[in-house]
Amino acid sequence: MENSFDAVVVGAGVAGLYAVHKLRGRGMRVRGFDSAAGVGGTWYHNRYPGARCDVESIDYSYSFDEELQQEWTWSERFAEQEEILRYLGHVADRHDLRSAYEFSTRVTSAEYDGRWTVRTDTGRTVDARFLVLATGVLSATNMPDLPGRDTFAGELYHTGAWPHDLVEFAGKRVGVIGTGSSGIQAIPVIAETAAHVTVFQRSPNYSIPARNRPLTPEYVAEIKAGYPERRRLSRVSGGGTPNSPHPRGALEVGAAERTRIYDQWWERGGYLFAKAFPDQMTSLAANDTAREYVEAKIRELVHDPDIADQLIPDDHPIGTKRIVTDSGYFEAYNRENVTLVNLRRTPLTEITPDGVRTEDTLHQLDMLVFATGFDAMTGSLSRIDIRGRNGRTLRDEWSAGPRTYLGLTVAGFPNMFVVSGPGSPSVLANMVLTAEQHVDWISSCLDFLDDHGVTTIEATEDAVTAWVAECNANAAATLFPAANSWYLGANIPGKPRVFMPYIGGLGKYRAICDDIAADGYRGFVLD
Ligand code: N01
Repeated sequence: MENSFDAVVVGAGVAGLYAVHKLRGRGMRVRGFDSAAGVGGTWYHNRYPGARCDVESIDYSYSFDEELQQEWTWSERFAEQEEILRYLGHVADRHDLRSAYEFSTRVTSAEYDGRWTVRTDTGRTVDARFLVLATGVLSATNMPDLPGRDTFAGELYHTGAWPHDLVEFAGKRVGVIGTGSSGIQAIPVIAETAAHVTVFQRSPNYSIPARNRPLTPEYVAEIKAGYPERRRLSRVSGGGTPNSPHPRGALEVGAAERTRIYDQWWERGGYLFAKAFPDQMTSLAANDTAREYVEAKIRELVHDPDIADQLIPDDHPIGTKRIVTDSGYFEAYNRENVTLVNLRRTPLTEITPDGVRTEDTLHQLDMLVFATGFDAMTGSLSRIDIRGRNGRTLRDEWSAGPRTYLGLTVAGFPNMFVVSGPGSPSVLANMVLTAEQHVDWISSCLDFLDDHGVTTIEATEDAVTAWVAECNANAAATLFPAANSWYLGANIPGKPRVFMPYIGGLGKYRAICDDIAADGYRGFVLD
């Protein structure tokens, strides 16, 4: 088997697949690895009931292949996991990407010594000039170490590592721990067939109905005809979709106009509600108007006023944690077979073979679903032993928080690129278009190296320090740091509290990256 490559790509999700395609297109010999048995990344693992994307399918899709975007037809406004996985499989087949990969193979270490030596849990050792880490930002599951967890005698699942076999809920008492996007999507679907669902909520979340619907042939035809302009607008936008807020601030318009706009975004559905007004995420007073509007809606949806109270967040401005896009979440609490357990009132004390014990009760369960999220942005990288120049480990370099230049590169780690890494817009924008931007930039960078006879590229410490400062300053100018979110690593005990994504928006970020390239890769040492 061949052991020497031009590039190793870790990950076969949206970003890794495109990286393999693009680098092969440059004539490079590329080897990909993924721990999963097939392509899909996030969409391979997150097959829990109700899993669907919160970015519209027509936008959450590759733009690099005009024929592909014309020939593929999405069935729904917000595609289900199964359809997205089928789409990624289709892309992989269309561009023969599977042949680059070794699947069911986890990369355990990568070490730089002039070239990158990559080792896997299957005993493979390969080397390559370049290492591309497309390991995903929400892929390392967070399984809280709750007392007695491993004693539970029933079925136990994590939404982010859902089994491929059918999970049956009928007749079962199901407990769900966690009310982020995953839990909020799964709960109403599980409740449809389970005997009973007990939701263990530590922090409530804001959620807006998806208003999902099938796409009509007329609408699809209109979108396909207008794709070039739609993609152009998306690329220069903040969030990677062609949506823009009201031209004036929430407090610059009168109360009637404000309500009219919120009504529009509420009816439109989904997390974009956070972008109704341009100052919603920077001014607490503006944010309060959005928060109050949504709180009133939650009270309308939930029949029991005490339950409604408990479902309304009181610890963060709306939008500073990603607003969930749901289908029937709040209404699920009107069902006889759904119970809310407020862990702030009655903390969880232990898991027993029979269920979950809180301070006042043992909740008897047949199944326990952990919807407890991810060690986001850095978790999938820190689980690999990555060593750069002079044995420097990425884990040590990032012990006080991730430090990158543009989210793409790290000082001390030559010829290593991270796709959608901390310090990039990634999770705050449309992940497909951000991955395309990163990979295109990397590919142009490699062209430049070849054209100029350069062997290695490495970010300088100064460039990293300046970029980290810029990311922090951008975040500090918003309300985002006010929430204990996974953006800040606040969901993982002991993780340094650093706002990880670049919050300046995809369009601005793209311009910065292009400017740095046009300036001969300012902030890099080229050797
Ligand atoms: O994870 P989360 P997620 N005891 O971290 C609770 C994307 N996504 O998988 O807030 C009790 O948001 C935790 O409570 P608290 C999307 O970007 C997108 O749901 O820490 N509870 C919280 O309620 C999203 O933001 C889509 O107090 C514990 C929950 O578990 C991101 O992925 C769908 C606990 C975790 O929520 C992550 O979403 C799904 C403990 N020890 C995901 N530990 C769509 O596209 C944690 N929790 C729609």
